[in-house]
Amino acid sequence: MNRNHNKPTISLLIFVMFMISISCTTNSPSDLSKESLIPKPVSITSTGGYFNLTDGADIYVQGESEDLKKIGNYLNDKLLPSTGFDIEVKSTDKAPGSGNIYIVLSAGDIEQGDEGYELSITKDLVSLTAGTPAGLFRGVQTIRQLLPANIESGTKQEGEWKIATGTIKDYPEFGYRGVMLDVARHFFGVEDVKRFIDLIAYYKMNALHLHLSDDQGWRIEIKSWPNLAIHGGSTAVGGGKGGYYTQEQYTEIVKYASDQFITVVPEIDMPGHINAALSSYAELNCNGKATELYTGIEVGFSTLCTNKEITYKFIDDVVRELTALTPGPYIHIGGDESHVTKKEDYIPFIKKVHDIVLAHGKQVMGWDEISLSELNPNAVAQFWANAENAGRAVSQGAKILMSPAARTYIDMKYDSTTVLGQHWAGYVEVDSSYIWDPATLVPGITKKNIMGVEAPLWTETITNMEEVEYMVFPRLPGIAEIAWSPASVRNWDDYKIRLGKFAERFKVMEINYYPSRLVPWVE
Ligand code: IFG
Repeated sequence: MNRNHNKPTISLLIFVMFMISISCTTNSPSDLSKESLIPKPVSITSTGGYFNLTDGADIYVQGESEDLKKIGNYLNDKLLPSTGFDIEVKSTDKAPGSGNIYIVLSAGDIEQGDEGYELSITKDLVSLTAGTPAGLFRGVQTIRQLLPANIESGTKQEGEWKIATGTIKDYPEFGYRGVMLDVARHFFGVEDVKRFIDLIAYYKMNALHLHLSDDQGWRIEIKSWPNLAIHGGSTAVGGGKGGYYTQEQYTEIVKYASDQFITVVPEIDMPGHINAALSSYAELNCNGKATELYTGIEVGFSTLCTNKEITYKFIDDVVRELTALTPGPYIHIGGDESHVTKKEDYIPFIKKVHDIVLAHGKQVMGWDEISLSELNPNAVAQFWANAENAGRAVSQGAKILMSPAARTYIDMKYDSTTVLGQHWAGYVEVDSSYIWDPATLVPGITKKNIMGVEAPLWTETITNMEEVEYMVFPRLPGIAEIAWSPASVRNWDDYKIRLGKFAERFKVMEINYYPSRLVPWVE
């Protein structure tokens, strides 16, 4: 039989029709490993299909645990505004039927640690499993990022809500993944701090360091020293309106953070960076005279009177009240830039403050200069500029929190054209804040010495949330990835593509981000 080899065979036609049919289901996600997630998970296996979230879906949590219901309700609160679906959070003792989300508390592999999770997605079911509620909460952020960007909208959006199928196994590289907000130079109210918490939780951050006092402002009510907040909190850099958190408001912030498995680390900077306190109480000054309020941006000109007994009563009262309001393990005592405190006074001062904090049952965190003094092994030295200080802390068995200014100080200008920010540590473009490895950056500091990574936002030049967001985004997601993802899966060429696809999420979340020309943004 003379077969005409030019005629397409029937099977080829069927194949072509099949390929057209699947491509006609528009942009159904079908390769989980190609999804843009930040931080990048430890491992992703794609199975090539998709789960379709519909109005008939419910969120099932295994058992009656209130913790799990809270996480189910948190997820539901994120899905409801944009989908308009009437999703219920229900308890169950077995896997639900198809079309649902299933949240299970169940110990996983030891490597998962306290925040690891496993996300298994089939066309019928989204199952999130973790050994702790915190791990489940981190996994919920991944679910959010796997849904279309419009899921983050506050208003009902048309469209399908599909999630690519496969399995994600994930857990953090470092246990402390933080951001610092300086509320002393400029004050940011409770609602601003809550938004800040929402934004950092999306990148699996788990610590919020609040820089509560400095030369320009004292921002936390201390009932035994009321003038600290009333007078010391009355202004800010530039002389504008200051502000402070009442203890109730600080407690509200702590709870809001805790509900997102974020620990608040309060900082009272001393013996330097203390003019707000010195202007509030004459007796804290060596000459017995209160200083004027300060609204400039100089540093290193103030000090507590280290040889007065009342100084340590003051510190003990402050630490006592702050400890009672702070469930987290750390009190940050600052210790930086004490340029007018004699070294022979600074060293015993830090030891005394260190012992006061321990006496109140908390652990000490401080800028790397505190390693000049004697530290206990649970103390944490926050490396910001001086490798010698960090090395000294390591030699005392203390842990290092990595905040290298030239990489993580997100008050640094992006480049010479950036209006906001400073540049004493150099310009920090998006690539500079991503292309580094905490475990190898500083000779003498290795992974085993490092408890985590933190990005400080100093606010000498930052006055409102728009400006906060411009400096924080898009550098924070990259720093979050450095803190969460293993160095082996991190590289700039891959990351910048994933980051570029977050433009639509930034837009939907109304984040005023800096559109760095180094990133291929996809709106
Ligand atoms: N260094 C000071 C901060 C702030 C910062 C601005 C530390 C530990 C410069 N101390 O960084 O108070 O002024 O970039």
